Amino acid sequence: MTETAAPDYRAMWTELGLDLPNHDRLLEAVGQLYGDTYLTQVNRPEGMGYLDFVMSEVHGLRIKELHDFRASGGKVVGTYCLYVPEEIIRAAGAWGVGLCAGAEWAYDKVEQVLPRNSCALIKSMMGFKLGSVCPYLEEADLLIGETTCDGKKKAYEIMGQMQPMHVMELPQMKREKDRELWRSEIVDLIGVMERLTGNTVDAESLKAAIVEVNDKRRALQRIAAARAADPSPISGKDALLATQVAFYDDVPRFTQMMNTLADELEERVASGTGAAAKGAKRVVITGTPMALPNWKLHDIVERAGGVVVGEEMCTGSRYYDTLVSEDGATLDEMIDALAEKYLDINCACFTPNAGRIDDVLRMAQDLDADGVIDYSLNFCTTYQTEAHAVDQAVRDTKLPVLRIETDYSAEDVAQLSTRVEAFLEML
Ligand code: BJ8
Repeated sequence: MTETAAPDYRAMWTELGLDLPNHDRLLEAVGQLYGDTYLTQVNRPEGMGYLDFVMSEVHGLRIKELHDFRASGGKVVGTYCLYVPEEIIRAAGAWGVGLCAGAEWAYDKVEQVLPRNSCALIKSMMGFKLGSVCPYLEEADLLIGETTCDGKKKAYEIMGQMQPMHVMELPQMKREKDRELWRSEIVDLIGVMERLTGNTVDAESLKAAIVEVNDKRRALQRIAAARAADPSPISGKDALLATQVAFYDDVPRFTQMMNTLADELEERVASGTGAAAKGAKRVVITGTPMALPNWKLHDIVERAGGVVVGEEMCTGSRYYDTLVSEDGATLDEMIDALAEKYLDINCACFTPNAGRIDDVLRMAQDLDADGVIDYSLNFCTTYQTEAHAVDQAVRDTKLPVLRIETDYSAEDVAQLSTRVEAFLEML
């Protein structure tokens, strides 16, 4: 992307069937929120300029790229969960975009088809469809869902009436027979992608995709590692944004830009340059994912003088912490490696899910956290219930925990700010 072009995208949005007046309102609201949340920060790394630009063109240039790709015969696939292997999508020559939505939209329409007490993420996913405001969703030739939580899998049945949908069956335990089932689902997905694109997934294309996506994860790992320094060279908000954008940006370009950002962060660590003050209270957040443009909790923590140094969540360490083994030589070996890596993600939909607790404790220690915030969206039964075990394990290590249950509205910001300020004071 270059910073010169500012074309009018309205013809493209119209072609996609977007509701233009509502879409204008959404873009205006997100632009305002971004300005207030991000552009008011001081001591930001220069490398964040790339993500500022990406956000300024979030429904513009990137959509144009997807649009042109499809016009030349390419296929775009939308996903909603970390368990869907993006390597398979890329190996088939398609482009994947992560679609989970992080803003309240068209809830009046949503509540006609979903229970009012669905979590904000599911309501947002449905609202973006029913409100016709998400160009990524409308560019998708296929959606790939998964049987994670009950709310999502039932919502996919409704989404599937509006757009082509393939659902992967994700087991909820990690026994040998579950691993076999999951592997067979990945094999099925290869077939689905081959039929969609007309391309064959072979050892060569899959290997290239595995390395490409691993490279993206390696770049994010470098950014995450730099956050162990005090002062942290990057705010939690900026680091969160990097992971959020990782789900939809062009993979090689994003990797290159994030490596440039990581280079800068490593220089800042060497020179003691911080985005936050040295000695600022350091917080690890664990819980449900924070999809774009959900920056609410990070903003609250950092406005209160703390700094978020890590996220044990799908828009955080669960996305980039582990890589797919690159040792496989045959297609079968690579499928084994993919099945293993993806089933090792620790979502609260699984039972038992002790690996998540291990990850939270390890991150808190490695990142020298002063406290942990356990964050769940309202009505997310799995994460809200698992909070008990997570919080207990963290307290056993003598680290304080603050449990927060919220949604995407701004209504509770003042109340949450008071609680977070008190928590930071007590650390
Ligand atoms: S791997 S966390 S992205 S399922 S918040 S919709 S769990 S009721 S988002 Fe998730 Fe995949 Fe798991 Fe990650 Fe349901 Fe909870 Fe809502 Fe959730």
